[in-house]
Amino acid sequence: MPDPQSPPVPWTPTNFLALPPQQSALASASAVLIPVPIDSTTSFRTGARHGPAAIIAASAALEDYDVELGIDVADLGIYTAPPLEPHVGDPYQMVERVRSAVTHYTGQGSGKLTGVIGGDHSATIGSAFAHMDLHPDLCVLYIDAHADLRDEYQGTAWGHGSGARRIAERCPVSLVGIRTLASEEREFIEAAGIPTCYWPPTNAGALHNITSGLGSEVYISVDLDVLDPSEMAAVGTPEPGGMRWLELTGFLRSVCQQRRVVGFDVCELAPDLGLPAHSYTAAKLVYKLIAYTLAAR
Ligand SMILES: [Mn+2]
Repeated sequence: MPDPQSPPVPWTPTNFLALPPQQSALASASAVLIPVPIDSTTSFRTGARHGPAAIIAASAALEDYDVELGIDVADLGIYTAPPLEPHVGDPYQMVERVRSAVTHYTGQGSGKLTGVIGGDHSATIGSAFAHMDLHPDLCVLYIDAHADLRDEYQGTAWGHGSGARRIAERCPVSLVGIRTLASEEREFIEAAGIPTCYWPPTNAGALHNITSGLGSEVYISVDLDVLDPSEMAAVGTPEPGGMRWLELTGFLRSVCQQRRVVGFDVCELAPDLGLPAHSYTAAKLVYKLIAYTLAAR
């Protein structure tokens, strides 16, 4: 018999937000997070495979109460899945593996918000495909310094340089934050008519135009390099002149209020390339996406 006088053992949970069982059980959770620790298709500086663990570790320091929305995010219930095992033999096999993992949590029509924590930005492909299977009218909001529209890059069509291209072949894609492009990508944007908000925006209504052009069901993918390197340096390909934190979160909040967001990912944190503050920023972005999406439902 446990001694009723003895205090409970203070275990620290190792899930997102360090939640106790009643707030992190799959059955009652309204959000599911899937860590995808891959970076085998990263081209410049590697380390995004360590992103999911760093985000989960940093999330333990976040307050459960969100001042902006006035809600307790922990009360929403967040289940953290075990990390997905990488398939390093073939990038397409990894796409299929992510698709299966996401479908595992969305497939029964559970209505749980499912988010992927990357990992390099190729993690988005399988995640977006899984949501397309469930939502035929899905559109993808792709937020990134880079367009990721190459038909093939470094010998694969399924790597981080081709994610938006593979998705655009199957459903509408809108790009936000773009500030570096290959000429092949510029031509594709114009030929395919991809709605694009470059950064800085070319006119005051550019972000609003992106939101109003989205369909009713939206998948949001955030490559953390969309943020300015002064606020997010822990990425493989930092690009100067990016979005500020408040610009990004203000935009995400407005999209979540105006459309039904069914899934998301936050990719490309390479914690060893930046400061601990950058892992905390990445964790807070995951937290904000959950809060904005579920507060609007
Ligand atoms: Mn990028």
